[in-house]
Amino acid sequence: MGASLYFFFLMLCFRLGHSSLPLVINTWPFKSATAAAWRALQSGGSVLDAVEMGCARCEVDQCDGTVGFGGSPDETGETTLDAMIMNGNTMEVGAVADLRRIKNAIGVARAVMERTEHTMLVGESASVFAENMGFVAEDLTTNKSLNVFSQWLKGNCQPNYRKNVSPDPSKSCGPYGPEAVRTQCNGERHVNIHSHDTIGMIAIDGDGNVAAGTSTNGLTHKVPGRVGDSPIIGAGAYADSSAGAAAATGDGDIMMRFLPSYLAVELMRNGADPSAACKSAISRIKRHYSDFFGAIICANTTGHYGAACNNVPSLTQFHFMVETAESDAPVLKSVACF
Ligand code: SD4
Repeated sequence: MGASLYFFFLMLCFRLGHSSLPLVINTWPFKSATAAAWRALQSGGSVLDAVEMGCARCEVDQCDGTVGFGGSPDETGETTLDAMIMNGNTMEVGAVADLRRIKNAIGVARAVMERTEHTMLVGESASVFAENMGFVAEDLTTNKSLNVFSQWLKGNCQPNYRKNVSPDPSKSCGPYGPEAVRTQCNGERHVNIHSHDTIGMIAIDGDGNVAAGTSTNGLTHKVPGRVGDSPIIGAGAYADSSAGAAAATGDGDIMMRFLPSYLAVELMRNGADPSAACKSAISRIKRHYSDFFGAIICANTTGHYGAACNNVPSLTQFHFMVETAESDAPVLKSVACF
């Protein structure tokens, strides 16, 4: 009897995987971000502080060139930022999209949450708000982003995200106008691991308080004004301290149509373990877009976590970071895409 009970608990532990609180988990191998978030928690900060500090670290480090200033220049060569932060206790959210001239997008998102009754501010007005709140306005362009932009111009603005316009966007730069006869789009998107790496982060403290957030400069050569999934609630991230949190990364134009982070949190609320919830969220998108580029991380309030990604040639394994009291250092994890 004793032995079978022991075996039962062993199987239970094996099935549920390891769990520990507090927990910080974030997309991609952005180790400095994990460490910054963990430090915030350890020094008595809230889960919101942890998510803000973690994402802000990546904004300073320009993680992979796809977070923060100087990355993903749009069709005019400008870098613009999307970010959001969500409090899983109060369900408050602050988000900014198409933010210009301000480096600390996650900080501005938090200011939207804490210094307005709104949820999201966009574009030029978001930048003015940020300046009024004391954020420094500066040029987000760097030599690197200028170089990417000028190479793209030299190459006839290829690739780009236009369709059904004239002149033919697969051959020429703009300005574009509507095309009288709609042509068939070849459906091929230009998103791959080189153009896409948002930081999405979840922090859960020892009392089960949950927060999540994102920060990104979006997508290289995007049409000015384009907003990705990262600042969209339930798409880029979602947090609810009664269930857990999730954060997504990848081709935001596709992913935001399915609110994968919201879906994953709802599945966890209904008892799915985080890996299964992540997988279901990816499967839902796959049904319609079998070759989309994307991944998601999920964690529940008991500190179990998981991740899933769609298997495409440019993404066969997805890397993410985890830190708990047991590891006491950021640990690189990976999951095979399916
Ligand atoms: C977007 N999802 O703007 C974001 C960018 C990203 O990895 O890289 N995600 O579409």
